[in-house]
Amino acid sequence: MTALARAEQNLIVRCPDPLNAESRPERLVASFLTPQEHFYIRSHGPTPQLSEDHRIVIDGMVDRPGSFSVAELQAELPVRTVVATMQCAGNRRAHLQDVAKTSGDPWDLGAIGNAEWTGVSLADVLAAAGVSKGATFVATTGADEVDVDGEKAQFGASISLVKATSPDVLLAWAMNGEPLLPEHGAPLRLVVPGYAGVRSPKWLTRIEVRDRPSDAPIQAKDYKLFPADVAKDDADWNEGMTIEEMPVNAAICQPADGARLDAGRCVVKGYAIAAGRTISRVEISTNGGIDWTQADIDASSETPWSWSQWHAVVDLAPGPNVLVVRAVDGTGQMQPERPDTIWNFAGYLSTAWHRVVVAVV
Ligand SMILES: Nc1nc2c(c(=O)[nH]1)N[C@H]1C(S)=C(S)[C@@H](COP(=O)(O)O)O[C@H]1N2
Ligand SMILES: [Mo]
Repeated sequence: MTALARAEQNLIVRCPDPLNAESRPERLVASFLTPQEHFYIRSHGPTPQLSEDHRIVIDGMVDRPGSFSVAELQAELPVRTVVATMQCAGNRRAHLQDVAKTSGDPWDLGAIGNAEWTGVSLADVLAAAGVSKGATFVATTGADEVDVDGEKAQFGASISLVKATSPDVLLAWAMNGEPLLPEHGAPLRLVVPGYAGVRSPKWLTRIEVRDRPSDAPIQAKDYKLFPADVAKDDADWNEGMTIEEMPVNAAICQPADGARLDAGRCVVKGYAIAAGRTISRVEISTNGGIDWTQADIDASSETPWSWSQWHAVVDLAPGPNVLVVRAVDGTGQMQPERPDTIWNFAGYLSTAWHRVVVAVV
């Protein structure tokens, strides 16, 4: 089965080529770990087909440059498993597009998923290669060629050496105990827990240790946050904030926006996530944000990297009901109330209180 056929069967396809597809909302709350075929796909170019003996180069500011295959990694380094949420910086972009047009695909709330990743620590691979003095960044490259504003280049991103050497940053070959599907980066991808998905290249070809961030257009000219008064054409990319850690967010996955429901008892379900921080509280309103009750947090992570799933039982009166969720993280930070206060031309970090309108009869 092709990646597109799998996506058409299991996901909501936003763009067939390059393949971009998001999870169905009800699927996101059906299990704590999102099955691989139901996990969103965000690709900037065609899906490369790499063989099992594909080799990944490690070079730059290292004492022992070289290359390795996945089999060699598996044989030589301790295997590590981390449960972590992957989330696109553009998740919930559609809710910013309700304010004003932005660039990018109109993701609803499903450009997110939670998985158990298996691989080796990037830290161990870096230690084996010997990081040279003065190195500060680790750049990684994917096998896919992508187009950023007419400029064609390999997909590439970078993270600081400090993040790269934290043990939960993985070179992963499996998701939920299964080998990675081609669309999720087989045979090997980076997984940077807590950071926007873009910092986790799929189909790894190269790891380069540097003293500055990656020059790849994806890192240098994309995935940056600008204030509302900057338009795409005026953007000075050196001025934008590089999106790394994701802010606190939450969404209602059930009931669906626009659902018709019977009056009375209704179970509201969804996710809440704060990169590297706990979720301390999730609140639900059934009257557009005037009165609030606390949701029960059902499944939380043992690691700080994965989402929490929550539910609330509410009583719905006949008429239109505006259900709202808002979450508070372990630092006491709450999501912003309104999307217009955080609008940006690329539609990133859409974290306003999530509203769902249901018709109750
Ligand atoms: N090589 C490569 N890696 C990539 C991308 C890509 O287009 N090419 N997309 C990135 C983005 S923006 C996201 S959100 C995640 C999505 O990972 P997934 O498709 O496995 O869900 O992969 C990242 N890694
Ligand atoms: Mo993304």
